[in-house]
Amino acid sequence: MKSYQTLVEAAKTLAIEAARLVSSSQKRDFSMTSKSSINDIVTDVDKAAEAFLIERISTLFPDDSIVAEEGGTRSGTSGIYWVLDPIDGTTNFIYDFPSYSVSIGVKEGDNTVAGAVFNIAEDTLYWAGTGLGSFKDQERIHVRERVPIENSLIGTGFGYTAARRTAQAKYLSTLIGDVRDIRRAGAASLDLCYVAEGRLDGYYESGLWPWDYAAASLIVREAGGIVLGPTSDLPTAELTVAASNLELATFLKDRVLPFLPFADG
Ligand code: LIP
Repeated sequence: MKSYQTLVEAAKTLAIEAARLVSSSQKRDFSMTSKSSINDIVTDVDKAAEAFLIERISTLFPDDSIVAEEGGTRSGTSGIYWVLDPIDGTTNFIYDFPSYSVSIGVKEGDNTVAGAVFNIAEDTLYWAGTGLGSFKDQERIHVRERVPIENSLIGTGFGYTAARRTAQAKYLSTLIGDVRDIRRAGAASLDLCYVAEGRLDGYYESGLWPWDYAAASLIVREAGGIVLGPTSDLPTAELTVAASNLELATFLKDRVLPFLPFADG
């Protein structure tokens, strides 16, 4: 069985390499197609970065499995799964709105054991390994000191259909008066890393995919934070919650659960 350190170093190196490919493509003309809705976009850069990562991982770890956002999957025999988002925050990438990342999670069963999230606009790498702590480049990071819920800065995000965004906004209107304020940065992996480094006190979102949260959920935990899903500490598509402390994480989970699933359309 590979040591987690080996997987951590590989995830870091691959995230840096893929981020260089994405960043170098940001200024050129790139093709776009829509997926689940007219606003759910994939570019040829997403696909190129994913193909690059799949080729590199297949060479380095031929027995591992791969699950990737743009459809690239491989079945392996090692019990190790690489969970890839070649560009998290694709809409931000298209607009050059400075909040998009490459996210690489490495899982052993249900648990992420290594993770790397490259913040392309800030040219910084968030990373963590089980039992190794969380880092931003070479700096150790930790969640923000606990504050009262009413003084908590909360991140969130919205889905790709008008019906779902409308339902999510209606729920948000019931929460915003009970916390300090809301931030919507547009990339779940970075929102989670912001909790890990104390830029946010908490974050919740419904409708994410494993590649959005696989790497960054470990980065939150190794930074001393809490990650919750609807019924356990495993985030799911239904709900991902992260916070600096259990009280805030539980508050966010308990407040949003009754409103789920948010309307689709
Ligand atoms: C994005 C998520 C974000 C969510 C956006 C979008 P994508 O992922 O990371 O949290 O609010 O709507 O789904 O699709 O840009 O990779």
